[in-house]
Amino acid sequence: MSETKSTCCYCGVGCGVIVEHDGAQITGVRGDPEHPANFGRLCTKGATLHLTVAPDTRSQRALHPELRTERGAPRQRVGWDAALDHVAERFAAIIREHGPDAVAFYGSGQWLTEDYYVFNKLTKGLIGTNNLDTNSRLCMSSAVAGYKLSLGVDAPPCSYTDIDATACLFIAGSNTAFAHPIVFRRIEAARAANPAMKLVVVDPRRTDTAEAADLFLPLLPGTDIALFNAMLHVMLWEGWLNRDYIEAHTEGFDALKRLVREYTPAMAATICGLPKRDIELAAEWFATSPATLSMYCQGLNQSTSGTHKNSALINLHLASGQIGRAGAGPFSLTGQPNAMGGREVGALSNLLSAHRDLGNAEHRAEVAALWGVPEVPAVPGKPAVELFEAIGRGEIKAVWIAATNPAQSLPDQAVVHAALAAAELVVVQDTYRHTETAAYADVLLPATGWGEKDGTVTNSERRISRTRAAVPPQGESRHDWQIACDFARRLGARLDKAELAERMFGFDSPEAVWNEHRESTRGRDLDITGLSYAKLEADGPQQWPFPAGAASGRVRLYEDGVFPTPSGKARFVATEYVATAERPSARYPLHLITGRLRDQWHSMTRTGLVPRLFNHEPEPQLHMHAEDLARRDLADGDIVRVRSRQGAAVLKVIASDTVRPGQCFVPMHWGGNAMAGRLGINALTPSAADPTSKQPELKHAAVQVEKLTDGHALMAMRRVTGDDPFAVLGALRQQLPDLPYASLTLAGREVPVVVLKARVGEAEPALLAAVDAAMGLDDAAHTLVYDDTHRDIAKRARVDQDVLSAVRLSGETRAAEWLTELMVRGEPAGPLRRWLLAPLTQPPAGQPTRGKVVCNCFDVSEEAILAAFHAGESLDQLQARTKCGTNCGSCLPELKRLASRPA
Ligand SMILES: Nc1nc2c(c(=O)[nH]1)N[C@H]1C(S)=C(S)[C@@H](COP(=O)(O)OP(=O)(O)OC[C@H]3O[C@@H](n4cnc5c(=O)[nH]c(N)nc54)[C@H](O)[C@@H]3O)O[C@H]1N2
Ligand SMILES: Nc1nc2c(c(=O)[nH]1)N[C@H]1C(S)=C(S)[C@@H](COP(=O)(O)OP(=O)(O)OC[C@H]3O[C@@H](n4cnc5c(=O)[nH]c(N)nc54)[C@H](O)[C@@H]3O)O[C@H]1N2
Ligand code: SF4
Ligand SMILES: [Mo]
Repeated sequence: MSETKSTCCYCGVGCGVIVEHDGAQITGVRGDPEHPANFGRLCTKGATLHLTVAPDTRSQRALHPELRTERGAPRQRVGWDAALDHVAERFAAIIREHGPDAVAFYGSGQWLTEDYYVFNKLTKGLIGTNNLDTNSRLCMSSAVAGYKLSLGVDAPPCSYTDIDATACLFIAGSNTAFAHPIVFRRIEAARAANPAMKLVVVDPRRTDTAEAADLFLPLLPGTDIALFNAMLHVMLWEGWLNRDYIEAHTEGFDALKRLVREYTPAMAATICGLPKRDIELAAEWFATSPATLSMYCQGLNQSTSGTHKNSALINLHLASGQIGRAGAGPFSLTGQPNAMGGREVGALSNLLSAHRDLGNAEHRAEVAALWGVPEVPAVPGKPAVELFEAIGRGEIKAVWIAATNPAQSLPDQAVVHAALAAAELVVVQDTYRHTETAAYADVLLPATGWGEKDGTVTNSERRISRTRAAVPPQGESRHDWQIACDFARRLGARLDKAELAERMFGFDSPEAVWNEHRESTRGRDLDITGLSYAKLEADGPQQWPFPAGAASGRVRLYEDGVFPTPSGKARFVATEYVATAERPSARYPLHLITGRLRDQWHSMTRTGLVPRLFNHEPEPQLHMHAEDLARRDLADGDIVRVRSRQGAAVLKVIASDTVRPGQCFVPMHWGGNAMAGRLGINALTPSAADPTSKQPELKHAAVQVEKLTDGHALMAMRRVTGDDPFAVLGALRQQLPDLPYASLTLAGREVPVVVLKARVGEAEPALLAAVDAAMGLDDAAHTLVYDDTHRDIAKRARVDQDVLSAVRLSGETRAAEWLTELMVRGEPAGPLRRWLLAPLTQPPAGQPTRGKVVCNCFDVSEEAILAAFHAGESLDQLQARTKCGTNCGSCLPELKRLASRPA
């Protein structure tokens, strides 16, 4: 057995992991006690990473290149030469005929810095177009634009250690407890060490993060700027400003002052739907605390006013002098593991290497010189949403998509799917074969994944860590940077740039790529010329800037009050509150909010392989206030059709007190692989974007909700032992697109249980036969059968060695819940056998259902926790007995919430 140090490939906290393996297979993962981001801790997702690469998931991997030369035909397995020659031929032909802007690349914050660097150089340097954008456009581009506008460059000035030093933590539009759990563990620790520390949370939803707050501001969605401006108004009025700081280190205050005069707390209270007193208190704590740190994420970024939401918050820091000191500053939390690396490399359609700008001729010349090309193009390329619209219009003819799943994650999915169907050539480079986007691939290129890749990533606090390969690439998969280099040489040869391409893409290791990237940073604000792979090896992860000769990286920026703007001063940005177009109307009366679940990652290509990660939230669900359910005559658990101006999605509705009346919430994770209708939940979201950052408003949609009455109920499950559970999922997935409603998920822990819930049309014998075949219910000798043709009810069950192994109920599904429980537990069916096909909501022998699993490490359910509290057990006693919450701690906020719930 060996161990390899690497980083977690999920969120921007950037935790260090120790990968346990035998050189061929990864067998375990634990937190790296020496890594300065996490000091040994991991959350539920990080702690289950090894399960995403377990042998039984191999069938999901893209293992060899696949190609189809004719639309609609199935792809065939081919060699790398055939695949890349084909793509190079097509790209060259399109570029020759239509120019370089007729091709585009769409990449990812999940690339390593080295991957980004090569793709950026390929697009902007060799091909000569700026049509390279990434999913960071959906994620961090408002943060980038906000930092640049206010502070001069795109650099988060803070560090995680500021959490320990702060006296007031102001969290806005971030569900840190779910989305950056290890940061939240650090917040919990800091509060325990300093009980006087204040926590303010600004979020329309009562999240677990909000639940922990001293002051929770449940503002109406999209109204942050009104709140921040009113806080500034109060600071002005009360004399809480830091006049000396404003005078010495900022510019533009007078214009802002004039603007916020109007934003009285009373006015903001109305706009934001908040008590006036709470706005004043937030302003007081923010301005007068010895050190105020803000943390923010998609609640600010994913908005048509995302850039100004960022700047309006930074205004507060500048006005109160809460920046450039320990425990103070505006700290944008990065979403993806290496969105930061992409920003450093300049891998967006409007950026250039090392924080340079495309619009700046000097910057372009510097980069052209470094790359050894005559020039880099000046005209910005298309940002993500516009890029796909241009594909749909036929302006962009070939698109290369890598390490992102746009057919699930972009807004307005109908447009995205139409574009992918219309494109002349779609190349998809992914670790997995079954993504919603891969379904459109003419060429599928297998990429190595976590555990196989070597390179670097940068986390939220500007810290560069090494990612290391523990095991060799699976199948014929190759590293992203390698694929780009190989393709670049083939393309160069076809564009009469063979020699240039050889010179530009002769890299033989990620280190060689990184060294060139390092050179691009020389003399820039993010200078890392003092770092090397060897230094990262010897001294561990390091923060930038780290110029040659420096003894260490910079923990905190702007401590001297000098900002990287022409005047050296930070800029106040006068930010006017503008309401989102996605406000509820008579036709679309509810405000839909989207966001993340604790245990799932984006489109679930990896977390969706691990049954236990479904246990916290098992299926696509719309969270809605009980009053809104009642008003619509809906019951908890009903199936509803949600409609927005863009499209519709059908899913289960549940009552939730985390949203206010008039609002509802849907997790972002569910795509066409898990739901009916192909488009997933982003069928609902609008493509409207922030005018500066071009980040789309993925957080908000005005919707109507109505009960779905079509079809009749179907539910089918299989406890998969022996066979490949993903083959079962794959077979069932074929049935999803045309159903009125469907949810296809996993359940269970050690043994996966495939769960299909659906509505089907009246008589669909072919569909039922396909479901039965996938579930192993087509073998009459081993199947219990109940048919009532008169009432259109048909049921099947299979028991193997006294364990319920498959069941299908159609027409009547009352027993769905307890049957799922029985199957997940894998306990002997015993006397329950004769009730399996009965129309019973509860099993006759009273076996209680467990509800959702709160602690995934020790498999402790909500029912068990509530029962313990009900019986008078304290949280400490419960933890001593069940160990819940004592490992990764991801469930701690929820445990505390349940403990404080009135009995
Ligand atoms: N478990 C998990 N963790 C993740 C990810 C994941 O997929 N799963 N993804 C990673 C990535 S890429 C990202 S970008 C981050 C995202 O991390 P976060 O931004 O923290 O997560 P979200 O749940 O998308 O949104 C945060 C909160 O914004 C709130 N919100 C919505 N509208 C508004 C508004 O108008 N104003 C304010 N103030 N708040 C609003 C939502 O209610 C939500 O609670 O998470 C990262 N971490
Ligand atoms: N409604 C709504 N929509 C949202 C959001 C929201 O809050 N609400 N959030 C947005 C945000 S912030 C983000 S970041 C996006 C995320 O959206 P996506 O980027 O589309 O999500 P992922 O599922 O992470 O896609 C990553 C893909 O890369 C593959 N992959 C993993 N590792 C590698 C690798 O090393 N190489 C290659 N080539 N492939 C790899 C995975 O299998 C997967 O298919 O979603 C956005 N969409
Ligand atoms: S907080 Fe969780 S998902 Fe994020 S890097 Fe750490 S272990 Fe990975
Ligand atoms: Mo993100």
